[in-house]
Amino acid sequence: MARWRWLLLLIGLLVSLGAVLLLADALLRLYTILALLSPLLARVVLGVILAAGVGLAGFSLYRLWPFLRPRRQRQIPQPPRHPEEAAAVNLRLVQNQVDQIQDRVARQALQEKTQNLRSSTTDRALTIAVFGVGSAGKTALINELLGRPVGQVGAALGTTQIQQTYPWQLPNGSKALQLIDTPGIAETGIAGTEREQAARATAAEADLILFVIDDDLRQAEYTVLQALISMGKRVLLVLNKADRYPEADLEALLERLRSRVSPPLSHDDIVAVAALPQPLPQVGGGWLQMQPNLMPLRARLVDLLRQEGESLIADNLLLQTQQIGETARQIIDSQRQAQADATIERYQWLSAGAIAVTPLPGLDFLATAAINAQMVVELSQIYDCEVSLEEGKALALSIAKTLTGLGLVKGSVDLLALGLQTNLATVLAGRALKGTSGAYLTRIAGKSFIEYFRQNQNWGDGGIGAVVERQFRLNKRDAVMKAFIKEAVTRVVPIIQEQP
Ligand SMILES: Nc1nc2c(ncn2[C@@H]2O[C@H](COP(=O)(O)OP(=O)(O)OP(=O)(O)O)[C@@H](O)[C@H]2O)c(=O)[nH]1
Ligand SMILES: [Mg+2]
Repeated sequence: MARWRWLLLLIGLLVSLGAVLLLADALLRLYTILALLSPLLARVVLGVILAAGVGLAGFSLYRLWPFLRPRRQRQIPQPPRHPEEAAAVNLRLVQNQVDQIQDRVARQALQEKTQNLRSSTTDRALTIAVFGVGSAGKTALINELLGRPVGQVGAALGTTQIQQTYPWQLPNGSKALQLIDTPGIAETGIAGTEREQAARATAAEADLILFVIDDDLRQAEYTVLQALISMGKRVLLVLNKADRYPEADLEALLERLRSRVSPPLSHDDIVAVAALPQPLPQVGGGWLQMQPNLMPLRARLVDLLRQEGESLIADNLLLQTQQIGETARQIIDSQRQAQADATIERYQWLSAGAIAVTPLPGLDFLATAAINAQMVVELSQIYDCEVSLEEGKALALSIAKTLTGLGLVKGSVDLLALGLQTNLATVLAGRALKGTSGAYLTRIAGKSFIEYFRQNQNWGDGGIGAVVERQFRLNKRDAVMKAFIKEAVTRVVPIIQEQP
């Protein structure tokens, strides 16, 4: 129980104790006076007063109980201490989330991913995805790093069609590494798009990405690079084909790249290499063949693995766990939204029925308060919150008051009257208006409660009024209104036609 509740309870108890003492004193005096007249009368009066007191105390406790009873605490994730530990804690929480997913296919896909993450440990080989547009020289770079031609190199885009993984180790490096050659991104055609998706998925799972380019960053490259960085991926930007640039131009290009991407990348994370230099024609005739040069990349990798080698895998495990958690959260959210919409749909027509047959003149929105209270309870269960029927009643009442206070009841009735008149004969439209309005207001209330429960039982900065007004605005949009009135005609008209 929250501290303020204990304090409130204590003050309440002290005040009640004082009141009970005063009352007992007064009763004793009354009893003494009455006993002088008739002892029997004194006993009867005392008995009645005591019975009324006990009844009153019991009733007060019953009304106050919903506000005093202890509530189920939501689990607050522990702040991560070490990425590896945080990943394990997160993985357990994520597993719970994934289990709540009702869609079997989505659930199984995420369960498989969490299973893979669970069996993945930090002493496994560190994965390095070599990634970038077609023909940037990714395969040539891998061949040169490995010191043997493992993949086909070609001037045409799409030379590498299927990703390949090669075990690797830096000289003197103790860490086992895996180089993954991926197909190029930003290629045209359906096959190209599919290959890009596969390459992106590989990059998203890798511990480190070598993002290979062969010129200034094109817009397509820049967008993908930013997306990977903002996902939290560790990236080195590798400018290949350095042999094509005179030294001054290469420096200028590197500077431009650094000014574009650092931060978030550090100055050292952008390196220039020549994986497979092409022969250059000489002024006096003949050709100059330069040697491959991967020194800047090798040196940076050695440094990076020394400084971050331990945490790269753990960070990546944490990142991937968070991503699965985020995906699961989104799926659960839309699953809940669908359930909540179906619930609102059911209750709005129940309200319509209740209001349509009430003999009271005008629209008594409060007539549906009991129905709406039950709706609030059901919605709270969908969002894993705990709301009793009493609290549901209070919430339904406060939203009814807000709707009336903001003039939205009248606004809705006017809008619906207009809509019904275009669909029904005037007399019938008039008779259907009450039930339709009841349904519509229940709908606005329900949609507002979805916001309230999604925000963890909070109306947000603008309070209940802002939420209700927003929902009113969203639901009065032409298409929504037309669909609602169409449905209302088929639901409400039969009810009023059954009435005498
Ligand atoms: N001048 C120069 N050309 C290079 C260099 N590295 C690769 N190339 C050329 O760039 C072209 C593409 O090389 P690949 O290694 O096949 O490129 P890729 O990025 O793997 O291409 P995809 O597999 O199609 O995505 C080939 O013609 C290579 O000869 C380099 O350092 N300098
Ligand atoms: Mg290739």
